[in-house]
Parts: sequence; structure tokens; C-alpha cells
Amino acid sequence: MELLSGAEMVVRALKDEGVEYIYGYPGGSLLHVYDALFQQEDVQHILVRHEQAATHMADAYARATGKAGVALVTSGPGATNAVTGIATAFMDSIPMVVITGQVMSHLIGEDAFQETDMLGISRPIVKHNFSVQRPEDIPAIVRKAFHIAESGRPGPVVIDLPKDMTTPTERYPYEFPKHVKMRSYSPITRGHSGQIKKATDMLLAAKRPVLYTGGGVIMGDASAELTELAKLLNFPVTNTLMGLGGYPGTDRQFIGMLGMHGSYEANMAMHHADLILAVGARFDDRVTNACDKFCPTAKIVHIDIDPASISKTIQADIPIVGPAKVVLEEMVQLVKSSKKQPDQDALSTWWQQIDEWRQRHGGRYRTDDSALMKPQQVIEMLSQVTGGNAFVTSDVGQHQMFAAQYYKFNKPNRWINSGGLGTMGFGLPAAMGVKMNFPDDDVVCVTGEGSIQMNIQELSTCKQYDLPVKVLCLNNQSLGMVRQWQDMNYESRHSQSYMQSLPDFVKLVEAYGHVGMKVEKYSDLEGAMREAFALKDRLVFMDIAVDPFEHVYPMQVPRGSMRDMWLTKTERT
Ligand SMILES: Cc1ncc(C[n+]2csc(CCOP(=O)(O)OP(=O)(O)O)c2C)c(N)n1
Repeated sequence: MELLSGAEMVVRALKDEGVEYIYGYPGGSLLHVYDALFQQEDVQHILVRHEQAATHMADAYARATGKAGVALVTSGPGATNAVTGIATAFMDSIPMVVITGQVMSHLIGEDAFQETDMLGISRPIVKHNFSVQRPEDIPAIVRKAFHIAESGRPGPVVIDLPKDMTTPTERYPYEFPKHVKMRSYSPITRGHSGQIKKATDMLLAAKRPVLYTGGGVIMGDASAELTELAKLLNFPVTNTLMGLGGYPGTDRQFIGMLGMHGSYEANMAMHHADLILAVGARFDDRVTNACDKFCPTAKIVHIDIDPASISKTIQADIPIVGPAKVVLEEMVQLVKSSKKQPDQDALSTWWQQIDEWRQRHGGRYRTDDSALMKPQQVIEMLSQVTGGNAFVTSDVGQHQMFAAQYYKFNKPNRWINSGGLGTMGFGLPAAMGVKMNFPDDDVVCVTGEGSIQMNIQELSTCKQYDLPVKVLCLNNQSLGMVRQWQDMNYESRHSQSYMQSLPDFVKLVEAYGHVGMKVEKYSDLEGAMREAFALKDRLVFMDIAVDPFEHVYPMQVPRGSMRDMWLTKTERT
């Protein structure tokens, strides 16, 4: 059997796991591992400029492919810089393996140089963490880490690696395990047939049904099954922020995103539904508004891989624990073979009502005669120019909500944003992680001038590795989402939400070696955007001046029901 050092085992195990790229930043505790990386060519290391970016790159790779991304960071400040990225992945159930260097085992607990208790710090924000205590365990730990990260409800796994586990002169037999055996962890592989049958009977009897689906459909690769079921039944479909693309955004049965900034028709349909089939969604507070007023007339069927998500905030009438793909497939078969068919009269009345709602308030914003561009217009143009097929990453704020509302995602895994943690600084590194793995696709980061400055140093990484992403900065010269809340709840006292002394972004991106464009008039937008996307081999940063006074609507009224919404600055339901 081959003898390898712990450092070589880390790299070889990643290779045997099929990993092509890892994203990281070196430091003292990882020098043996970096030396092992130097001496091989199978696993490529991407050197970011800040560890947070490494985790977001790995995370976005996972969101686009369903496979775990890998980040490598040194002990102490390297590891703590990665914490935001780990929490971001945890909140959105994204598979990721983060290897953190650690001080020598005998120094742990002694406040050694660059020692941080990464097991303790990461415990509440990981699916699992490992501390390597014997170098010969490394292959099995790496294998288990990937298995845990990718199976069941996915999530990030941390491997804490003391430096003495990687000593180059100490060698051990290397064998990569073919199978993982963990008595204490065996994720469920199918749902309960009796429950699925009961749920399907309820679907067939429903008069005002809604399919409400989330990120579980995307990460669970269940988009095709969801679409088939929705088509068979002719039911309306709404997606959460994390679920966009799980059902084609341009299809007639799609009624938009639901929740705090959901469409009028989606929130109204939810409120008046008699049956809600929730799939891979977790009834979080940005969806439900006040739980005691949530969908008063609906029975709830909830499919989720994680039993802890079911009845956590909203009681399910029919809980089904299982993978969305397998359960939906079983439902499709049951509907096809059932003698009973959906109540077409009731459904046609329901669709009439939904179309009326859609007609009245669907996706509405006003353009005025002023020269100011509306952010919604920019996203609509992006959707048009890229045909709804680009990978779109975003940061956090108004621009994120406008992208979610106005970009028509026709495919799953293409909308990549931090929904659960809401991490400003996510967008650019996320776009980089996607572009690296999908070099022929259009990859665009929709951002604000606040968010982009949280990881703008990564423009340098883009230059080094030739990552020609497009950056659309909706520049409203303020932390727009904060300012909107201040307008609505604090009589427009804009405490610390104006961004002053902004850089000249065009000059800044040129200094990094990229192309910068400034767009100030709507009449210039289409030409500039087409030109930017035509520059296939260049990173183009578009600094687009948009109306700083625009708000995101609809917006649910705090502590109300799903149907309680502000529709414009002056009009509410
Ligand atoms: C790291 C981090 N800090 C603070 C916040 C709180 N926050 C949410 S949205 C927002 C404003 C974002 O401003 P910008 O990126 O310019 O986008 P805009 O809302 O103007 O489109 C802030 C500060 C956050 N989500 N993440």
C-alpha cells in the first residue's frame, strides 16, 4: 500500500473525491498542505484575496452543481474570516467542505499563536465538524465529510486539521474508502407510501390549491418532477426566494415568488388556498408573515428531507419526510393511475380569480418622465438580453429583490443568492465560483454599491484566473434596503444609509485590469448591456445609476397575514 504524509493524504483524498478546484488562502498551520498541493497537478488551488470569498466560491459551485464545494483556510484569522461563508451555506442548506488549519495538537488550549477553537465557533453553523487526531484517519474523514455534506439535508462540514497531522516526514498507508459506514447517520431515501397516497387524494380533491416550493426542490434535483406534477394537475406554483427556477418562470402556471416581497397574486393565492403542498420549503418568517394569521383556510401537506423542518413554524396536516424528487415522482405515478381527476370546474374558477389578481397588481412599477432609470427596468433588460438563461448571482438588498422579482428564471440552479443569512459580499465571489466551473455560460452578479464593496478585492482574483463575469451594480448611492425601511418605519430619518465618497467604479475596475462602463440613461442601457455581454473574454463592470428613491413592492405589512401588503408607497391591501 502507498505511504503518504497527512498533507499528501488531504490532497489525494480530495482528488479521489473528484474535486477539481479548491478555493483558499495559505498560512502557517497549512504550509505542509500547501507544499503537497504544489507538488501535484490534479487538484487546482484558487488563491482568493480574502477567505470569505473562498467559502462563497465553494458555496456557489455547490449551488450550481449540487456537489460540495471545497475551501481551505489557515487557523485563527483565516478560519474566522471563513465563518460568514460557512454560516451562509448552513442557512441555505448548501453542501460544502471547509478544511481549517489548526495549531499543533499539543498547543491546543494554550492560546497559541493563531489558535482559534474552530470546532466551538463553527458548531452552531455546520452540519457536522471533525477534528483530525490521527493522520491515518484523514482519508476516511474526508470521505465522510463529503457524504455528510451532500446527503440528506445538505450543509457545510468543517475539518479542523492540526499542523502535526500533516508532517511531511511521517508517512502512513493510504487507502480511500469506497463506502461510508456511519451507524449514527443514515438519511432517509424515500417517503412513507401511506402518507403520499393520503396527500395525493387531497391534491385531487382540492378546489383552491397552491404548490409552494423552495430550495429543497433545487438542491434535491426535483425540478422536472415538480413541473410534471404541476402540469398534470394544472395547479398554480409559487417559489420561495431560494426556490426560483425550480419551476419555469415564464410558464403561465407560475404565479411568482411569495412572501415579504412576493407577488400580489402569489400571496393572495396562498392566503385563500384550501390546500398548500409545500415542497422543500421551510415556512420561514420571510414567507409566512405572522404565523397565527397564516393561510387560515388551508390544509397543509409538507414534504421535506429534514424531519426537524416539518411543523417547526406551521403545523403540517400531512407530513412527508423524504427526498423531494422521489416523493414527487411517486405522486406523479399515483395521479396518473388514479381514477379520480382534479376538479376542473373548481380549478377554472380558481384560475379566474388568480388571473384577476395578476391583472390588478402583478409585477407593477411606474416609470416617470424623469431621466432616472428604475432598477426594475435594468433587471428586465438583463432578463431579455440573456434570454433568462444566465447564471445570476446577487448580493443583498433591494437589487436582490428586484432580481428575484423581474428576472425570469427558466432553469434550476441558475439563481444564486444568500437567502437565509442575507450576506452582503456574496455576489461577486459567487459569480466567480460559477464562472470557473461553467466557463461558456453567461454569469452575472447583480449588486449594489454597498454590497460590492464588501468583497471588491476579488476583482484581483478575477484577473489572475481570467474570470470574465459581468457585474451589474445598481447604483442608488445608498444602502437602499435600509433606507426603504427607514422611509417606511422611521419617518425617512436616513441614519447612516447614504453611501458617501463612493469610488469612481470605472477607474477602479480599470485599475484591476477590467472593463468599466457607466450608464446613466435608460436609452443607453440596452446597447451598453449587449456590448458588455458581447465582450465574452472580459470582466465588465456596469455602474448603472438608478432612481435612489425607489422601493421594493409588494411588501408585506409587519405582523399581518400573507394578504396584507403595501403595493406602492401610498396604497395597501
Ligand atoms: C454583511 C451584512 N451587513 C449588513 C447587512 C444589512 N443590510 C441588508 S440590505 C443592506 C443594504 C444593501 O445596500 P446595497 O448593497 O447598496 O444594495 P441596495 O439595497 O441599495 O440595492 C444592508 C446594510 C447585511 N445584509 N449583510
